[in-house]
Amino acid sequence: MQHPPHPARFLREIHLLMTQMTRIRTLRRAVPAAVSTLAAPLCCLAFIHALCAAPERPPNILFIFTDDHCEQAISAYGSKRMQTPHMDRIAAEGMRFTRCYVTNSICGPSRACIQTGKYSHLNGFYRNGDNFDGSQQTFPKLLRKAGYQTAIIGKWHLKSTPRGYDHYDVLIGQGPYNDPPMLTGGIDGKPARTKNQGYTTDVITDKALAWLKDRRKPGKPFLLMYQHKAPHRHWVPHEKYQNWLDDVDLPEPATLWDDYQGRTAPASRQTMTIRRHLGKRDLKLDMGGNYAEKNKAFREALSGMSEKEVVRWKYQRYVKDYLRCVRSVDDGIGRILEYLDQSGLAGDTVVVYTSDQGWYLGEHGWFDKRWMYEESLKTPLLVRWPGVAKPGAVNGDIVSNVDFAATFLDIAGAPVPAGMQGRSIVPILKGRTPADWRRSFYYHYYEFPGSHSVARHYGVTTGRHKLIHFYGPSHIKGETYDLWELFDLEKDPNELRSVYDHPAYAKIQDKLHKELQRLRKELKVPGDARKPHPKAAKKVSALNS
Ligand SMILES: [Ca+2]
Repeated sequence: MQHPPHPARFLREIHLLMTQMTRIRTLRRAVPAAVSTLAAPLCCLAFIHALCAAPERPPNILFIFTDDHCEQAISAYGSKRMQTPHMDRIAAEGMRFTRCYVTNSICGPSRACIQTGKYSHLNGFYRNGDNFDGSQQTFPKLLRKAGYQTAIIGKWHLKSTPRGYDHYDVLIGQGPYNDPPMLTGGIDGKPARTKNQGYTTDVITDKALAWLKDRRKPGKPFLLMYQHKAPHRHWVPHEKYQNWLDDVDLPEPATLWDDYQGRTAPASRQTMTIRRHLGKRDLKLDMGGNYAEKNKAFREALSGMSEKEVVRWKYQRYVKDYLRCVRSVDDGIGRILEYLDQSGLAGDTVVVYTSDQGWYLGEHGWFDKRWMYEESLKTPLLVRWPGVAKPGAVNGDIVSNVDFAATFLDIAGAPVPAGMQGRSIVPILKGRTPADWRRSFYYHYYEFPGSHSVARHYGVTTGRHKLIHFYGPSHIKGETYDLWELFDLEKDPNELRSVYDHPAYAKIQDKLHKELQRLRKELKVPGDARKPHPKAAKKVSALNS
């Protein structure tokens, strides 16, 4: 695959040419003048010929990945709650996607989907706690085979040891917000456990920078997966930001006071509300230091506060801590982008910013993810590719985390295996969306019973209409769900009123049912997908015993 030459590459080639000339001058001093007079131009010509004949080297890939970071907390997406200047820079210098959907909105399954380019039912990782089968085909393994130096630094969260990486340095499980122990290793040998001091977001950034500076092999293109824990629960900010935003009253989302009417039962039976389900640890009510005075003031005022005022206080505390964690991530991205500039790597490096899924920052009164509703179905996606993606471009095509593997292989000029279910977004980055690009998307969530009690569901969205089916065990012992919701995202963007079985939507409903069946067949969703996953089945039987 050919890419236009970039100024940074041109400068590097000039630098190489100058180095060659220096070598020739040295040579001239060592050999008789008559020979060197001939040698110099011949060497030059040979070098220039070799340069012209050499195949274009594919670009480096810097994959910046966060955990639970939603569009509502990125100013490039119009956040009214915070500024993210460095993420915005990637958007301004590249393409911003407004419809990047995830296949299964939860941490581990999203990572497994990205590794394999396959949905959960084919990569075997359905829910957090599953163990990723690292023997299967993954895109880092294929990139390595294609000549890339591969590294992952930060949160891995797939339980099994990372495979396909020349270097890995990863958090153990979720990892803490401070002083994280980590596992480090490479292609061969057993991982070593290391102790690390500092704020985890900074530790990960420091390690990513150190890898770029000291371990990167200049002779090879690289894949660096720079993956943060933040802003995952329990949202512990860096000490220096713990009082930032104290003097601000954050705006509340329109659906903070959602009463869950207009939808089927699961929406009201979850356990992820700001009102009832945030604990002391989430709200930092057990923290001293910068929180001591603030907590004291809250406790003193509590007896005089209405229930609504308490919810408002929780909302402000929770969202501010989340945003404070994002601020450190944005700082880290700034440092990495600056290094790419200084080192001359920027022109030859595709920078991708995304998260494992979206998140509720108080929308529907919630925190957490999991649902096929918009805030958690979507994930941010920003791609800077100098000379290829038009700066400041905004794209509304339906793309997905299932497309990332194929995209990275395409960027590398490597073949995309037929078994991958995603598709390369490289044509879209070039501003040429293929005529047969997908116009609908399949989603499937499995983790019930599980954290936050979100019922199992699957569905289809076209970006305009969305059909959801809740199935499997109910929240009520011995009962099962078989419930449908249909949303008109243009008329009801907040998804407050299902129009399923509404006569005005009969045709659309019928069309979506057919499309859902078509996608399930195309994506090879097993006919028994309605049966619980073995692990879930065990928990279900425990719940019902
Ligand atoms: Ca996550």
